[in-house]
Amino acid sequence: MSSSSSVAAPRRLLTIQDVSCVGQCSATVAVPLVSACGVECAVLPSAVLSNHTGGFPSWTFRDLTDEIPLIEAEWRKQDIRFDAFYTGYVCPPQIDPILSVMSSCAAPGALRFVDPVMADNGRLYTGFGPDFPAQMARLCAGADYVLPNLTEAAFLLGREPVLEGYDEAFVEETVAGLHALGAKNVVLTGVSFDPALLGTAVSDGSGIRYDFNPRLSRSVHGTGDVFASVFAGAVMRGLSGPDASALAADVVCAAIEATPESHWYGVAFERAIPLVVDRLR
Ligand code: PXL
Repeated sequence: MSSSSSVAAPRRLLTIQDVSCVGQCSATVAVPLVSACGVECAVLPSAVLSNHTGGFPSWTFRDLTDEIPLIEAEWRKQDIRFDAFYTGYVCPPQIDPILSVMSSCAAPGALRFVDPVMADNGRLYTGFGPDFPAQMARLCAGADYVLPNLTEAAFLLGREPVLEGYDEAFVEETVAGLHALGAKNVVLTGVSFDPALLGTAVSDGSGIRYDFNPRLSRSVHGTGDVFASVFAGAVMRGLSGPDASALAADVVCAAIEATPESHWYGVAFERAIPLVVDRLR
């Protein structure tokens, strides 16, 4: 047996988002799904919560802003670098510390995926004030990929959300606004022109590619995190934006279908892991 291995090291992604200890969202979704893509997943926790804020009656919340520069200094000391960054749910004072980590701990050519987690269904999540979208827009400005839903896109652009009755021209204009913020590629989720179909609009700035799946009758908490994790992992494995988006949407659908009605608090994505592994084999 040879002592040296010819196996290539997996590329390493750092996800920056909360650890909701219970609830199947954010880091507890990103680590297994990015790993299932064949990409190493490190974590910089933005906060630790007993459980997420989207349906549980109460929660504990420890903001970890003060830890970020300490961890960054340690990584710089050891020259620890990342091939990609994927940000999700972060706290309002963390935008500048996160931008600093993304520049000082980047490997050459590192990609930035920004999921501007802050709102859905026309409303900001509990705990975020009306000035947070402008801060989040600063994180989106230097992103290679931004992945907002329609509500987040509207707030990033300082507009009232429009969730139905829109047309392709509206989507094109929204996507153009997100590019104008500084995002290289835009992946807009929750797009629908037909009540039976739900999908994404993916743009690299030169044109939009749409992808639709049958709309499922249930919506489950945490599916945005499943989508973003698989998208980022798949792009790291070499898929194009539209192909990564189509795979991520298929995984979301499989995960929702695998989630029992009784599992009210999050997405039981485990049974969708083989789909990720098979499609990226
Ligand atoms: O899935 C998005 C999310 C992540 N983290 C926390 C949340 C939410 C949505 O409500 O509360 C803590």
